Amino acid sequence: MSEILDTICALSTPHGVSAISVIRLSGNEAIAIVNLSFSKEIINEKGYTVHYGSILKNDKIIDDVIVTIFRNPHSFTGEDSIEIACHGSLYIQQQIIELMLHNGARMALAGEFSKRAFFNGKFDLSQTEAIADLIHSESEVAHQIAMQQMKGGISNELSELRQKMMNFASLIELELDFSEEDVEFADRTELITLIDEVQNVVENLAQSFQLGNAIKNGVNTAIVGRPNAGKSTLLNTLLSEERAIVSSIAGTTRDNIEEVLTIDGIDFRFIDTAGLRNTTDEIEKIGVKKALEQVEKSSVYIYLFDMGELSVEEVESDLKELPSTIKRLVVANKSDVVSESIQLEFNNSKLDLIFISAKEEDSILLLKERLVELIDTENLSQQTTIITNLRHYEALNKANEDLKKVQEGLETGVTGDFLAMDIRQAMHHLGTITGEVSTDDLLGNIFANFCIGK
Ligand SMILES: Nc1nc2c(ncn2[C@@H]2O[C@H](COP(=O)(O)OP(=O)(O)OP(=O)(O)O)[C@@H](O)[C@H]2O)c(=O)[nH]1
Ligand SMILES: [Mg+2]
Repeated sequence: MSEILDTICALSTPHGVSAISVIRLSGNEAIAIVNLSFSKEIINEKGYTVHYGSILKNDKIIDDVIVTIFRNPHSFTGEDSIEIACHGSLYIQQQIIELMLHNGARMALAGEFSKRAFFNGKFDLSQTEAIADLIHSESEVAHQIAMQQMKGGISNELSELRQKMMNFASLIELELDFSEEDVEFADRTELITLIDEVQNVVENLAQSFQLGNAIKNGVNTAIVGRPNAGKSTLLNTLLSEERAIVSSIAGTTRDNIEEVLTIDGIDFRFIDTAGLRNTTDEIEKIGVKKALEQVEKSSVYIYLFDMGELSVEEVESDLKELPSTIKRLVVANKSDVVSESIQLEFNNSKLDLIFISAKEEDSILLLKERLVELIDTENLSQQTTIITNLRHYEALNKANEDLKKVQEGLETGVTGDFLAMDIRQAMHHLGTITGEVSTDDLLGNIFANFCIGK
């Protein structure tokens, strides 16, 4: 508890020289501690007020600053807080922090401001984690997801269901007290409906992780195909730079080449690979193996082929060799030189193709559009909650297993005590997401990954 009563202090802007830096203090004594070194009396000032003055050390001015006062509970942490905006010299930052420590503050630990916000009920755990994601978001979509999460996306989806489950578990437990009389307070049909409903939400959230994770960490997109298909040319065209070596010699690319390109706010990490073929060249062989491994690791892939070289059957047979569970685009290349009759043949086949010329940059925009469609961003525009956090994903999967046990229990008619136990177990796992259930270890792990000053 004393940990919470301390007043903490940290630099909240990046270390280094800048025009302005912000030093933040939070805790009961935050305002009094700054007051000790401030040129004006601010001890009784109201929250949301801003004061211009000097920070003094032994009557010497360290800096002219602006301080902003926040009064409990109307602050980020829910405590009395104060922010000192000073000039961003390393010397000034250091001097002011030292003064504050001398006046009675303590250096904040990593994530400690956020931890206090959580303990004071300003945010639940998933929201606190979303703040970290928000700070690290680098694309429009990642930002949108983090923002939605911070506003309580996942908590809203789960809290009502959790409450209903709690009611059921309590009713079932009440039945146990009357076990002699063989009564049922908890309507089993209603319970089945509820569990189905919860499971639906949980599964949808868990499924969104694939997309969420791809958006947060970039979408691995392998470009594969036979030698000379034009894979390296396509990479260069997408990037608008001569990144990979292009030549008419089959087997030019030996090692994977990665580059990131942001399309419609999504980071695609394109990986140009060695052409797929049976070869006796040892180095090329390694390249082919690496290419296939890369496809397995990708979230989506582009299979590219030269229409002038392959028949419809050959393309179909190549596609059979490649994983069908991973989303892919099948792209017919060299439309600039291949005869219309050949193109027509491909067009009339059952293959779902995009026709491009990597070299002449034809239909590259269409290719990009189709890539974005693969990521199923419709989910995003509908404002559904997208899971981006591995911890949440794992908790959802565990909850789902418990829910399956409840369903099985209801089918086989197990006794109430088992039902109630499984329901409570599912609630426990859902509760770890929002932090309604938490352990010191869990919290320690989460906040330790935040930076100091956050
Ligand atoms: N006409 C035409 N030529 C192309 C096109 N795309 C690629 N090429 C040519 O095809 C040859 C092979 O291109 P690359 O990009 O090196 O092919 P790759 O698939 O990377 O080949 P490997 O690395 O050997 O597997 C080069 O001579 C390119 O100029 C295209 O759209 N049209
Ligand atoms: Mg190549």
